[in-house]
Amino acid sequence: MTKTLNVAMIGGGFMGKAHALAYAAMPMFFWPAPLIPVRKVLVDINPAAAENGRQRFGFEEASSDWRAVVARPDIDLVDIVTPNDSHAEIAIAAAKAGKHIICEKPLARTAAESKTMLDAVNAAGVIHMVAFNYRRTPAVALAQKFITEGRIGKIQNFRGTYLQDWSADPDSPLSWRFNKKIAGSGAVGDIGTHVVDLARYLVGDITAVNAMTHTYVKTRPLQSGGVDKLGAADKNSSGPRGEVDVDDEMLTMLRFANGAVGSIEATRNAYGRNNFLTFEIHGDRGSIVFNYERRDELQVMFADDPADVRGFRTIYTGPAHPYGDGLWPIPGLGIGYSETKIVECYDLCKAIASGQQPSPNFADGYRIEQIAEAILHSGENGAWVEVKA
Ligand code: SOE
Repeated sequence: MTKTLNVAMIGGGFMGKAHALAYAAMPMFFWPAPLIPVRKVLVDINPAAAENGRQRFGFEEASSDWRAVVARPDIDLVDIVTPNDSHAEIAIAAAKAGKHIICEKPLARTAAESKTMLDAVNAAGVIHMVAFNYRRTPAVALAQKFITEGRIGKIQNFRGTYLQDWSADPDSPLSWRFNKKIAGSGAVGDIGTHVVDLARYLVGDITAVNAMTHTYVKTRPLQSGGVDKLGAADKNSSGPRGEVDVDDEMLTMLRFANGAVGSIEATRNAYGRNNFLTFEIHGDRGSIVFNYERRDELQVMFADDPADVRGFRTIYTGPAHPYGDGLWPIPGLGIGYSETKIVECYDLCKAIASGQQPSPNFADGYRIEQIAEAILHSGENGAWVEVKA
């Protein structure tokens, strides 16, 4: 009999949906499953929302008291899918109660806050993961495999973007993502950190940055209720407005520890771009290109191909590729956002079953926050900023 893993999920919004779906679906894809997640308790500070989430996401119980739930002896894993300002408090309490933890990204609002979380999980000896899910896209894992095997040689350049347009309209609501006290930062923390995670996964650690940051939209209409609207659908140009005190545009140069150079651009105001998370990597023996909006595909160019066929080829990921034995049996059937979360859940359950820390874990989450903070500092003063170890 496969062992079970009792999950308490704190928060029940968009990310709660993605995580709940992964708990249910993971054993259907990856069998035998390392552990079978049991959706035990759904927590939301609003009791009605907790009960709603319980029914919708298939949890056994609902609660509005995360402190009591985190302390329960029957809970094995605490899943934090709340806004950024509560990550640290919940994670530290969960670690003290000896629970394994998965926390949504970014790990916290600042590097210092992330460090308190890392210290807590280290002291408790629990398994911890930060949910940078895009490296779980099979095409991204395939890119990493090619790079590790030396198929494109020594990496010289990483060029990454994360462009969305859900906040391009200045009359789209003032979600918590525009509030520094809750979010920590804007495009840098929300989406730029995803690219930093990919850059570290594919190329290696980043040691210095030189950035520009900007806030174009300085006020937005207040939204009723705390629900994250993520877009212009509820736009309201006539109501009262509140201040945006985070960046909405970031562009940075990067220096990697291994000598490679690179750049990242991130904005949620790029009209026409939906989830345009891309990278282009050049090595001294070839290149790799990925675009999440076409996530079944990886484009590769190997410089040692015969001259008459040299050029980019498109690989559709399938059974021959990372996670292919669990996902769909024919390339091109379609990888989606859910699949990245299902794979993430699989890797987390493997880590808990084996006692080996997964990656990215809280140490990576802390390092990414150090890099994000360096980007924000450089954005303020325009100088190169070293990211200290
Ligand atoms: C909003 O920009 C957002 O929901 C991010 O917070 C997620 O991390 C990203 O995956 C999708 O867009």
